[in-house]
Amino acid sequence: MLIQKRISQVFNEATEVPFNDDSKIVIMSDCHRGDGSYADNFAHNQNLFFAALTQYYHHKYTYIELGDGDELWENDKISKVLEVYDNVFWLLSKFHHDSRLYMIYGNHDMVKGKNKSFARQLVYCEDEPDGQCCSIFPCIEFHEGLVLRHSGYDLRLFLLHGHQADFFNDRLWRVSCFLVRFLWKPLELLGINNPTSAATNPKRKKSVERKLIQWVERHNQPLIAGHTHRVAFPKPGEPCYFNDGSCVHPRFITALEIADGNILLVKWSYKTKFDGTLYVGRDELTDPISLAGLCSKQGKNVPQAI
Ligand SMILES: [Mn+2]
Repeated sequence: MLIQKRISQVFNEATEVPFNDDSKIVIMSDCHRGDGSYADNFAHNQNLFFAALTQYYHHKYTYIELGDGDELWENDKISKVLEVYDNVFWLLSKFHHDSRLYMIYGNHDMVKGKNKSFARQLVYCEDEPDGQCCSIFPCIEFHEGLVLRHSGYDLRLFLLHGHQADFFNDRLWRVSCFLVRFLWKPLELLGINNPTSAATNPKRKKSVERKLIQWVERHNQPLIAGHTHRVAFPKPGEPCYFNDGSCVHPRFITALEIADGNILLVKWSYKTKFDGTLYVGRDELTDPISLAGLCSKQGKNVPQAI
């Protein structure tokens, strides 16, 4: 019950972002950008992510990062991550300067929300003795949740990372952070997975999904989450629970796209041309669902008051 209230609290406090059928939005999460070491699970997908995000930038999408973008449990300083992935941050800053970037924090980058001066650490400094430093994301806000409100019909899409349905990773996040930084990271370097993580423990994954779906059913409110690293896209008649997957799968990254009044799940992976050359390509994993249809699926078109 506590967990259901916790999710409702995020929903009630979430900033609303208006959108319509002309909006183009891409949602990705769980990049876990690290320090480039063997424990950095993003390293092997960095080119896929950069190529996909570049495509979305050129096609005028708004990018919403749905939490755990940076691995700040294993790494105590964002500066290490910035140094390794300066190309990604350069591209993210372009989205931000075009007002096409929204950042939601998860459990592994909770510090973005808890530490009010965190954004001040996101700086680019010239590599000269008296070089100037400038902010990568001036005036950025890190959100715990967002509500995309359709301006044409009565539809709200609730976005949150999803660790709120995971007591150990939410309320006890400082303990989890300590264990990951000083116990699991060294073990991960030896190939041992963290059993308390929802991303690697199937039982925890199921338990988180069950609680999120329960909330969706109770409140008749579509919800988009990450955290479990397992994609979810509702079939007709199923509760409106979506999950964008992750960017740390061994062979691909996944994303939820909203465009032309539809939502769909896609993946980006390396593909081979007939002549053997490699390229980064996009596959649609689901048929698009019309958002207007999603709205009517809610019954009375008006989500229950929370
Ligand atoms: Mn997470």
